Amino acid sequence: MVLSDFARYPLLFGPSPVHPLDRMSDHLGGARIWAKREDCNSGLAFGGNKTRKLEYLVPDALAQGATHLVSIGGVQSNHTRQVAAVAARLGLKARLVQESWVDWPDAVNDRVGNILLSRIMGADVELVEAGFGIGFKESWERALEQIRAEGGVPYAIPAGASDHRLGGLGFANWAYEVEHQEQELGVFFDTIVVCTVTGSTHAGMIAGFAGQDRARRVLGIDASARIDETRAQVEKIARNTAELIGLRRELRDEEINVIEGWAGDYYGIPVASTLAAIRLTGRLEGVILDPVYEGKSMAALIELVETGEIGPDSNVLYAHLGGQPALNAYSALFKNR
Ligand code: 5PA
Repeated sequence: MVLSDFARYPLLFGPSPVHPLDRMSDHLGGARIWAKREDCNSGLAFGGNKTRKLEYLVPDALAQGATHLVSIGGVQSNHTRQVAAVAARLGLKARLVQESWVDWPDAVNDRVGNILLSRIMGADVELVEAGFGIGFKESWERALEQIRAEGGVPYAIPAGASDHRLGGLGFANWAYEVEHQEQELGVFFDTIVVCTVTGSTHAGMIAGFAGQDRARRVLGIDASARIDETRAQVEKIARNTAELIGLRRELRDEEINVIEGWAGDYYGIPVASTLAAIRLTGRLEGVILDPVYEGKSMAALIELVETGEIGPDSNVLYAHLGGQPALNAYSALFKNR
């Protein structure tokens, strides 16, 4: 099978926009930097990377006669908010397990931002005391069981829609989309920078780009602060996805680049470089990044361009994956600009 053989339920506006970040490029004085904007890819509750992944899970859910989409994340999960939006759009119910993945003292953490939006969209939100982890969780299994016991048909979507057979397809398609946009724009992006946590965004890109003629670096910036788990998950999903879309060779180890250095000590807690990247991108470009994911991957991009690790002749594509609603739970960080 090839990617176009898989059913895709359209949830996006179309190809997400690609545009240059000229003031950022000039400021850093090296490579030319561009952004591809998953943060404005859809009209469904601000969109984001999960909305793109869900395009390939929805046909499977509908084929199974699902009544509920069931998923899991932290209290300020962007993923569960996107599941809530997609459920609303399909006329299904959303059951969301929201765990305490981040020990963040903001008094309104469980009232504003993503969780607020999920409630507005009618999702059944359950707050659970449990720490960060991208694997399968007991609380999630319980939610699935409960729905079955009530006669419903749950469709299980793991954290970040990643550890799912179809989880990598959305961003394999992103790689094809990039190739088309490059032809229109007359540019080749030799380096891609993307934030990675549950892995299928980065992994899907690796699988999609692997089938193209020109090689490029796809740098996954770990934001989980658990590099070994992230790397293992990206590798597994990249290989599964490559096989699923008919890549007729094994992925080479050097095609899988998950790098650490910008996550700080904890998932969900920004460090100085995260906040500096958020401020710089806001001030130079009017582009908003969040403190959990995109601020960390942009901090990496900035450092890699400044140190020449990404060379001055490069064209870099920064994958902006969304996530801004969580900023509302981090208001204390920006009290004094
Ligand atoms: C997330 C994930 P992956 O999980 O596919 O690696 O993507 C990382 C990522 N940027 C990058 C943003 C804005 C994200 O929301 N978010 C998760 C969530 O629950 O929201 C899955 C962790």
